Amino acid sequence: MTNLSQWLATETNDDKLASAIESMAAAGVEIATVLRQAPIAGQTGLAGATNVQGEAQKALDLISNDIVLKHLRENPAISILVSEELDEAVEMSSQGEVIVATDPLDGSSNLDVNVTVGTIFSILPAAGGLLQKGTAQLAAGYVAYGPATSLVLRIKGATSVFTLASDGQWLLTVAAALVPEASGEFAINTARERFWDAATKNYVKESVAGEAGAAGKRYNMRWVGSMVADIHRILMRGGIFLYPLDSETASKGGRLRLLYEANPMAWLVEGAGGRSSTGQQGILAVEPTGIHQRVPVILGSAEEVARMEDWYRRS
Ligand code: P6P
Repeated sequence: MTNLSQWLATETNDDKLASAIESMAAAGVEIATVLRQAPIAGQTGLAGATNVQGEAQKALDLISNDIVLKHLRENPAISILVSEELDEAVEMSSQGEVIVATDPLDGSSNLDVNVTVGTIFSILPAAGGLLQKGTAQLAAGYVAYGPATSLVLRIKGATSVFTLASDGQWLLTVAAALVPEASGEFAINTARERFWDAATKNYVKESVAGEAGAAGKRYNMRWVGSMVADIHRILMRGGIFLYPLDSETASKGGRLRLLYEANPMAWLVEGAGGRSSTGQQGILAVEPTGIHQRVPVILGSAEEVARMEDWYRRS
């Protein structure tokens, strides 16, 4: 089976980019090991601090962030690190040529109940500075810490999936993920219905109306509450992930972060034939205004993203 280094050799001739990906993959291996032992090591619960978003940080959020910092500091190709867990961008190597933006442990509220969480990362050219549109990404990926430990990666071509082997190698298990254009599955936190805008209410109402409704088919609903878990399901079998702007998140621009959640996930989903949208435009076209900026996120099967965008146009 093809391993990560062999895949990188065929996907890019940019050694700095390849080494940045290898560093994030190595951090993922170490984080996976920590997570599996955390309840025994007593590394659970809150860290007693909050991040720039005002969210209580888990001990494992900070431990994962430190692991990423350690691996990236050792790599002269990395010029700057942006992390959800750090208020400011961190200068790394003065010879660095790429910027890494990461959520070191997304979905950490699920850790205490042993649900899949992940490390999400986006890699950008240092020359473009911190605030570049998602279209400028050189690569993006995530590590999903689930029943298997998966590394999902895309440079410019296909979105590929690697599985962590017992010897510590990442082995290619899906060469080109493909998000089916049509799907009968949507992912949204329905407890937020009272905050939804008209487009979201109409999209969900039309979906739950089933065969008799305008969508003309039966839908199922899934919501893990861990973006990596929900997006991985969509990459593997289709569906649509919805965290649209609502009346409670509007003042902040949305719930999820552009640089290290929405952009990398949009890169991966679009690389697999899916689509991304804020409701108004493609996620990758959003001009960033800050490193922790939030945006509305609609991601997944092309037909479902189009139907959601139709509701925005109509309302
Ligand atoms: P809610 C996890 O905290 C996260 O950032 C994403 O991983 C996840 O999709 C979302 O928030 C869950 O949000 O409102 O359902 O708790």
